Amino acid sequence: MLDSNDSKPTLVVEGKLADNERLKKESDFLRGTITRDLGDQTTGGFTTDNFQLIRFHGMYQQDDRDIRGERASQKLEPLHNVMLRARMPGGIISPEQWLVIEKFAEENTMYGSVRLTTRQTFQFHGVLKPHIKDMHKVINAAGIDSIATAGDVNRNVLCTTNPVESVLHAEAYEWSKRISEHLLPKTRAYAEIWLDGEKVKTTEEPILGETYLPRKFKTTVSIPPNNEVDVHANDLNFVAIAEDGKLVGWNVLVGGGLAMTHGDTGTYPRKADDFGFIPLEHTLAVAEHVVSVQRDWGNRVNRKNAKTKYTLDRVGTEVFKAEVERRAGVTFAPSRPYEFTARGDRFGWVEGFDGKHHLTLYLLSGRILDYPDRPLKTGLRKIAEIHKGDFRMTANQNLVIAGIAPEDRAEIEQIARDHGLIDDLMTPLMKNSMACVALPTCPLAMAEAERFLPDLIASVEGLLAKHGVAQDAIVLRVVGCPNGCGRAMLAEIGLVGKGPGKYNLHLGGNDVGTRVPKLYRENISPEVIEEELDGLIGRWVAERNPGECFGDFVIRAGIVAEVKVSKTDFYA
Ligand code: SRM
Ligand code: SF4
Repeated sequence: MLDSNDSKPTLVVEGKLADNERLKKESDFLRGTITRDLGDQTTGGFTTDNFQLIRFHGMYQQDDRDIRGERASQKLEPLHNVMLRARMPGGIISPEQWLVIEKFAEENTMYGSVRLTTRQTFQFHGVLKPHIKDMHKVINAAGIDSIATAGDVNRNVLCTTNPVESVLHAEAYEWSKRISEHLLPKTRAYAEIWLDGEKVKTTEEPILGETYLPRKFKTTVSIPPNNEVDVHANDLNFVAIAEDGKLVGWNVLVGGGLAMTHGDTGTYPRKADDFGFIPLEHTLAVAEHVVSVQRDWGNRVNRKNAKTKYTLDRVGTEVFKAEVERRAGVTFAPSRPYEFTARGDRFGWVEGFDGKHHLTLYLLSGRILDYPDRPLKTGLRKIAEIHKGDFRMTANQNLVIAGIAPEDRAEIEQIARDHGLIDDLMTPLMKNSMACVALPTCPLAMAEAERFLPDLIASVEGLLAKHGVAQDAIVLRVVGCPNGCGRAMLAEIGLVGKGPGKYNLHLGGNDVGTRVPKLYRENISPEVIEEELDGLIGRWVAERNPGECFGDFVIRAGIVAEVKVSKTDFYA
């Protein structure tokens, strides 16, 4: 946006600040009156400001939407509970930690599940108020916290799982932890409230500022050629550049994000822009000042336009980048060449160059439970009891049992098989499909996603078989609303919940996550989705060029236009 008078970009949006700005400012650095609410047993919930503030401590207040109506008819308040999201940069967890979280989920949550997320961590759903403080004590005693996994802060930092290229991975993983620590809030509110830590007055937040960021902020560290983390969903990305097998620096990409709001064309999914290359020694300064520029220039008036992607489109990418360079004392060099050629997980066994073995398990929507025919949770517990390596959560909601000595491989495989953790019949489509949580726990869901995914996969698998390409893969993702938590806005086929049983169908992302798909059909039922995809997959099979992925085909065939610049193309 340019000022009409002097053609300079508007750096700070003036106007009445969003209410979240008030509550952050008045919160005494994220303390609010959470402790008082915690002691109030007359309600299972938290009052207005605290409802928002607990997010900065990694929790969301929820209630089960399946039973909401029934409770209302009995004049009961909704069954308030919290969902906890852990902080786990790079997604690595030890078997001992696994046993602790699995036990807590089993004994103290309404659903008993551990849910792996699209950002390499786990969530507990359904923790009732009397268990909340214990939960923090238990996970912290195991070396896990949930600081800043939600709220207007830098969230869990992702890092390509990649156990095969382990030398590069080890370094990249260390950086993901350092970046996460560097950008964490410095207030001791978390320790005081949840761990009965010593009360120490907070006087400043040197990086985030006293009103924290205008909106959530997301960061990745990735190792090409794998784009498992989906860099274009993130505000800040460090893409590893290696020379002779040694990490020398990063290409930095800024301003990705996938959310939009139905009916509001001022919101859109957007890819990240390329800022250029930096050597390793500037990593933390660049991270800090991409954050500080967004802190100062991000829109604090309208939360729908508050993320870094909109700041870049308003002030201009070059202006934003120049300010980061000025503040960090760094000049971005031209980006070094790299290519993303994949983003799926490598299921089954792979051998790393250190001679260790790694087993990647497909876990439908990351939901770890004991199902009647597949006791997944018990299987993982048994593996954790004997495993000497670690567990790595992928950004595709799956799990790698990593660092297995050759002599332990057979035993771990047997346990995995006995508990339904290995499925030899898994199709390429399954491996490339993903859904967000949605109903019943997500308050924002407009349609089913996780619970719809099995039927959706079966439907599309049927179509692929019908057209004779059952072993071909298409990246298929479904989300229950346009916030896009299952990253449908980087899929070849992306379904976005519009209402109960209704979805918008987007087409034209690609198989490596470097293109946003465009709206093709609006507000359609699963039956119509199947009809539409039947025709489209039929055409793809008949007309595609050798190796052409579905998303590339629908653009070349003129079925949808390519989204090149979201701000202008996405709704055109
Ligand atoms: Fe998300 C909000 C679940 C990854 C964009 N997301 C939510 C909430 C907390 C609903 C709420 O605000 O009350 C959902 C809780 C559901 C539940 O019951 O668990 C929720 N988001 C998830 C998870 C668990 C989906 C999953 O199936 O794995 C993912 C947790 C990630 C993590 O561990 O931190 C998750 N969310 C994402 C992603 C994908 C990513 O980051 O790679 C996105 C799109 C990328 C982006 O941010 O642009 C995403 N979630 C959102 C948004 C829209 C943000 C925006 O820019 O407007 C919201 C709503 C909001 O913030 O207002 C949201
Ligand atoms: Fe909930 Fe929407 Fe995110 Fe799905 S995409 S988890 S429905 S906020």
